[in-house]
Amino acid sequence: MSTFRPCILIPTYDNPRTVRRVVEQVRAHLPEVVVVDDGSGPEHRAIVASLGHEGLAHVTHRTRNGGKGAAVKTGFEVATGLGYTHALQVDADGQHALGDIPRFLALAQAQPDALVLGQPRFDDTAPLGRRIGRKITLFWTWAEAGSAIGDAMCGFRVYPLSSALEASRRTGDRMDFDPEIAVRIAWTGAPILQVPTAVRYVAREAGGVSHFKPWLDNWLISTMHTRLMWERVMTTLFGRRTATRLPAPRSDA
Ligand SMILES: Nc1nc2c(ncn2[C@@H]2O[C@H](COP(=O)(O)OP(=O)(O)O)[C@@H](O)[C@H]2O)c(=O)[nH]1
Ligand SMILES: [Mg+2]
Repeated sequence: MSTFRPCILIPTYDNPRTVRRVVEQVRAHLPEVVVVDDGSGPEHRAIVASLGHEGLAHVTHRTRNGGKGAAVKTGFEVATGLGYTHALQVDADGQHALGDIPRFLALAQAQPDALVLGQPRFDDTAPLGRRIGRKITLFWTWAEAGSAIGDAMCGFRVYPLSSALEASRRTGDRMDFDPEIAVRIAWTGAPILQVPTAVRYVAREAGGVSHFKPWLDNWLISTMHTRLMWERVMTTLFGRRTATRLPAPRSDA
């Protein structure tokens, strides 16, 4: 039987009003927490450092901002070095329904080689622009990897670390990371499991900040889909040429 030793992985870039609460709340479910500070400003850096000093999280500071994907990649390396087998990723901005953590972990434990993806259920706090962008990505990831993935944008998910490390060598470093790594892991044939979960956009007055940059991130997401579609076409035409394979059809399709 394969071992299952999960941690919580929290990438954070300037979330000074929410990160401590998120760390305290996730610890109620799993006290093994890895926080990656992605080159934040001095105020947030100090807050994250204090979480480390108080023993609430294993903290790593990146010297400069690299993007959400870069922060998660650093987290994969740190978590693997600490001996964890799985990383449950959540945002530091308080967006995710942390009470759902046990459901994510139970699925990951039952199928340790699976990627467990949150399927967001938005309330009316979700900005229209983000909803539209999400629908476009939904279409592309369906074209790239079939229906097994569902929503590939949600940052609430569990990675098996060995396949995540491997797949992350070929992904972008910013907001293109979440959908791209989901498609690349699906292409290895790993099972993809979906967990419906409520996602809200926390009001600015309550410390909610999104660093999503509409122009840059949507551009990166578009070029990423072009790259993945190209690879898929080449794989279809020339077989194993790109060393990726398409996921097996879903049994419930
Ligand atoms: N946008 C952004 N988020 C980062 C970066 N580095 C780490 N993160 C963290 O990645 C998570 C997702 O980012 P967020 O801005 O909430 O994106 P959104 O949920 O798509 O609006 C948060 O915990 C961020 O603090 C970065 O350079 N840019
Ligand atoms: Mg967020």
